[in-house]
Amino acid sequence: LFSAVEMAPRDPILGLNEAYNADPRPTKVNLGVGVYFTDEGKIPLLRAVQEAEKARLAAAPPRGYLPMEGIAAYDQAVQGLLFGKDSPLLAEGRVVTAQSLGGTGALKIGADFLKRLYPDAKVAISDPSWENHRALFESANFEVITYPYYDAPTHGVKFDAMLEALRGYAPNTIIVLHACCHNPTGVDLTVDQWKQVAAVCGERKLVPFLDLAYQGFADGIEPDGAAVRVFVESGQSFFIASSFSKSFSLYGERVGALSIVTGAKDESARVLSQIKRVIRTNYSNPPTHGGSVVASVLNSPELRAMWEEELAGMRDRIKEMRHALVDKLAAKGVKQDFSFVKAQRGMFSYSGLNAQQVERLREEHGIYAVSTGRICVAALNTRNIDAVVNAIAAVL
Ligand code: PLP
Ligand code: TYF
Repeated sequence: LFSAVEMAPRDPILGLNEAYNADPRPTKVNLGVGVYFTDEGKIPLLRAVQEAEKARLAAAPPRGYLPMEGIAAYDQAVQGLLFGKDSPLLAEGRVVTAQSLGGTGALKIGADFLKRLYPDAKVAISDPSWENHRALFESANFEVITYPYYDAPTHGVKFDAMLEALRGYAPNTIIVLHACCHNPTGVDLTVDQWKQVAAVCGERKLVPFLDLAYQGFADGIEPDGAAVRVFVESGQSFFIASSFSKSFSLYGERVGALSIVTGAKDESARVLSQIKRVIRTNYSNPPTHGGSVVASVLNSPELRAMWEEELAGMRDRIKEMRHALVDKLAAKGVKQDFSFVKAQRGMFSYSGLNAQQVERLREEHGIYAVSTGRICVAALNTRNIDAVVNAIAAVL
């Protein structure tokens, strides 16, 4: 039956995890996958989550099927985080939100819906982007192209080239945009640049698809939603895939959402009916646990404050590690300037290390990074940072 089945290519990032797990060296460090670890090197279970889980366990709710679009209180809480709970868009019924299996699931539901709506459209992702963006939209049968984004020499954005590319696209081209904490580079657009991007999307009738997987990891919940508000102000329809995997440290519970801003309430009803069709034919309806925990936290003033404090703790620790990395490399006498790492945002840094240097880090020092030079700063801690600094200095 399966003699013709070929081996599928490995995910370059998740594949690294397997190699790391198989490495017997006790001093190994995994800077590959994008996961936040505490200073003790553990994935945290947030206190706010534990409180909500305790209450849920005590209440022992039945586990019936959820509606296809998920828990209503969850969807509303997501809308509040993205748009602000007093947003006129919500009062006007212009936002459709469906609970999804993480941010990945939101992208996939959106992709399947868009394929039916605009079967001939292309999808443009940033160069570079999260590897799964290409794979996911290609598996929804789209042709995926790239727009210029990262400028290695300046560690910045090739903004003029990016805008020019967007201006050249056919109407209905789907533009996937990292709303904050760009993965893999850590380099984001400024609010002024977002305004220019939104204007071009509006003029050229492009379909903006914002991927917001790291809200709260750059400057905070509100500032990290700036791109969303710029698109709202531009008056156009757009998509948002959002995720609580990172911000709630709930990677394995698969909690995310697809939100779509429509032109009017009656459009919302029709769009929602199509989104429900996509969900029904994929997995019927989402699971209960993660969504209800997140909804309880976001809808309780106490737990919400606790969560925001814990999120700030994660964000601040990452920034401390950025500073420590740069300062320790300089103290070690490394001549190359790494100060740009301090300005990068979110979990990742495009370190500028090349594939050979990354390979030497792994083989000689047991330090795992992505071959593009992306390192997960959120995996550095006060115990492993000296080993990492020494190893980087050695391979440079
Ligand atoms: N989008 C980007 C840019 C990501 O880095 C990730 C990370 O995993 C996701 C989406 C998917 O998140 P989730 O784990 O919630 O599916
Ligand atoms: O980029 C990362 O490391 C995270 C985790 O197929 C991830 O976004 C990586 C690859 C993948 C799914 C999640």
